[in-house]
Amino acid sequence: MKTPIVILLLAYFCKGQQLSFDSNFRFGVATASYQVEGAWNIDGKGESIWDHLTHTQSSYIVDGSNGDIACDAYHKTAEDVQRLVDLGVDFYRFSISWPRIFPSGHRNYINQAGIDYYNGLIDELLAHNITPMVTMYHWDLPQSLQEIGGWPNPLLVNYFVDYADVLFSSFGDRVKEWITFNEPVQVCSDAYSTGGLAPAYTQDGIGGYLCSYTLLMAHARTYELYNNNYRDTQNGRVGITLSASWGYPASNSDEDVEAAENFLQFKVGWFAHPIFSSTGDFPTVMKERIAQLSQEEGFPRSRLPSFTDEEVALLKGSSDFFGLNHYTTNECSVLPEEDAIRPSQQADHGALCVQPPGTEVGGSDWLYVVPEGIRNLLNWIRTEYDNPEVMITENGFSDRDGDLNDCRRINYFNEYLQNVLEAIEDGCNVTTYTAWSFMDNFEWMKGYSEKFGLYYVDFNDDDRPRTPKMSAYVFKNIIQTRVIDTTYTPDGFEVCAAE
Ligand code: GBH
Repeated sequence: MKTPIVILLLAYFCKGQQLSFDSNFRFGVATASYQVEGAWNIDGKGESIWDHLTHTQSSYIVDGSNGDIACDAYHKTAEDVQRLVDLGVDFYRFSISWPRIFPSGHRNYINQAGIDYYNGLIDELLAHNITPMVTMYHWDLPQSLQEIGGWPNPLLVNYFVDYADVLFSSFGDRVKEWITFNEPVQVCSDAYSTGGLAPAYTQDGIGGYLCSYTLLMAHARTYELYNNNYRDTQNGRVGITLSASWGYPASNSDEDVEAAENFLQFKVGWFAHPIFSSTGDFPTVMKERIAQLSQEEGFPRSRLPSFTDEEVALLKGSSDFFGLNHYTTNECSVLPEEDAIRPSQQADHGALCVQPPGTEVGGSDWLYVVPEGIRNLLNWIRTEYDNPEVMITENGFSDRDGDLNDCRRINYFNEYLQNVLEAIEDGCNVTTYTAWSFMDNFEWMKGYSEKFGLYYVDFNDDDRPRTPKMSAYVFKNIIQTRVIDTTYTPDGFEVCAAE
């Protein structure tokens, strides 16, 4: 009687070791317009905040570079789509440059050459059976709209909806997967509170919160527009992509546990709670803490704007999927009072989150390799928001050398994907995985110094040749076989040393 049980357990255990991706699980790769397109002033494109920042204040970019040419993807549609075919991806996630469609930032004039460019890309993808997944806003705001305040100005709700309307009507017959915004936390905090992204403003504790009101309403009004005018005929899906690191407490103390939870609520819940929770609105802890600290600081009202009941209702449920960008994990403890800058978003959440001890760091100083972090985060999303469909819209690893034998990146993908499989076993509804990035590109303030690509790009060559790294073949093998084989070595590459 004992043996069969042992065998059963063994069989179960072995199955656990060999989890595989369902045949309908989808794989893709991602880029963003400013990071790859180049052609910054070609065919009538208007100026974006990234054109403006890199041209007028290049010292913000570590290597003084810009995206004027970048990967020159604007001129390489056919060959790049062939590379996507070679990879075997199901979809390609790319973004549309708002100033390429509306050079003035407004709907008064639509740039036909911009429409033509994206039509060409979409049609080429579809001709090769690759699904286009389109991000409407991946950080390249028309400079004209920045000059009237950018995202902290609530008028941008209407301007964004004007833009989204033209995208739906121009491309929605063929594009069925839309992401309104990439990473609202970065769009708002980094751009308007801490200055880490264009336009690099530093109104900490104020600018980012004003931006979040505008961005959330622009998202919700766009979702409403699709429901009212397009969903019946176009039958697509509209969602949003949030960035989320995992954060866990440094100790079992109540303070550290609370700090880690606050970190998640202020970084993920900030945009997830209004859209994906059953109650809606910003997380209660955010509303309470910011109101309290604002009062202590002498502000006449909370620095966090509030929604009307009608706005709360419009936001609730306004996404057909939870788009998730995940890279890293932090260890959190309570922020010592004396270290808190007031006002600031960090003081508001009260958490000090740092590199988990003993972890490997990628080519970006914030990228700590903690593979189980993605599993923990996916389970947190599952319980917090009633198990929404999660599409992982970015996950990836940077280095600085661009080595074609990129074993550290391969190891990262293998281990993170294994944890995605385990999260699915846990019951998380993850349907989609996207590697960041298709190719090395302009890494914002880090210029070309940090490389995330499956393809190496030679930025010193006018022709911007692309060469597949070992990770491109490993990713292709995972897509084909649906399993993670840590011993797989593609032809022509050296075996990666064991960990
Ligand atoms: C994504 O952002 C972007 O969508 C993509 O465009 C970008 O190329 C890619 O990832 C790689 O960076 O305060 O120093 O701890 C990633 C967003 C950026 C969020 C770094 C966490 C930590 C900054 N992440 N950030 S730090």
